Amino acid sequence: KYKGIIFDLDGVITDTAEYHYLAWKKLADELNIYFDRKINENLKGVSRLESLEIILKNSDKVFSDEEKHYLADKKNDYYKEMIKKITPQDILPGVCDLINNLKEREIKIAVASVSKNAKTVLDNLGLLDSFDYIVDAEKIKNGKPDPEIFLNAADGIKVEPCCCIGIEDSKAGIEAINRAGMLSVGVGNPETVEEADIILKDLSNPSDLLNLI
Ligand code: B16
Ligand code: MG
Repeated sequence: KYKGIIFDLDGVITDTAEYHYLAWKKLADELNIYFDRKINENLKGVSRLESLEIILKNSDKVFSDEEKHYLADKKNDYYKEMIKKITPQDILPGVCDLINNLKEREIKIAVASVSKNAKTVLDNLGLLDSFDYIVDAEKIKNGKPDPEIFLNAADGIKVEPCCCIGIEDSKAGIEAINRAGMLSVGVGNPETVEEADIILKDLSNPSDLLNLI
């Protein structure tokens, strides 16, 4: 039934969700703004500037657009420094097995990430040429939870959305997959992905997913 699988990147293929958190935490600490992992759950899958807006809600100060761009760039500098260290060893357990199994079965695979750093991360993981199609921030107008990014990915692999499975670790991402009319698989924090059709702890057991196909 399913002919295409669309993977989110941060938090699904590799644990860059942790680096995003650490980079935002560093910025928030410098600004003396309260920020914790619970608030961070709402940032997953959300664009850089929208993430900053969520963090600034805990500050009484008013920031100009110029200051906001400066802060977002600063966070990105911290993040870029952290992702320099990424190697193929940082691919999360089960992901390579899953990719190889899907290829053997001639299932098309895509990445749908709103991150402007997605290609760098995939390159450092050694996965840049492993996918049939990659959608990142450059190709889309609306971020998650808008379904655009997943619909663009389905189009890119030439599979009807109803024949696609989307895998996400974020609330916004699961909503985007559901609105795209695909089967949604949530990994990671079960509360964050509670709207998913299927919830898995992680992808360490590829047959969890292969059994759905
Ligand atoms: P950047 P995904 C998302 O990537 C992250 O989940 C989110 O935390 C981040 O703010 C967003 O990318 C933008 O990333 O600042 O690198 O452009 O989960 O869609 O792969
Ligand atoms: Mg993610």
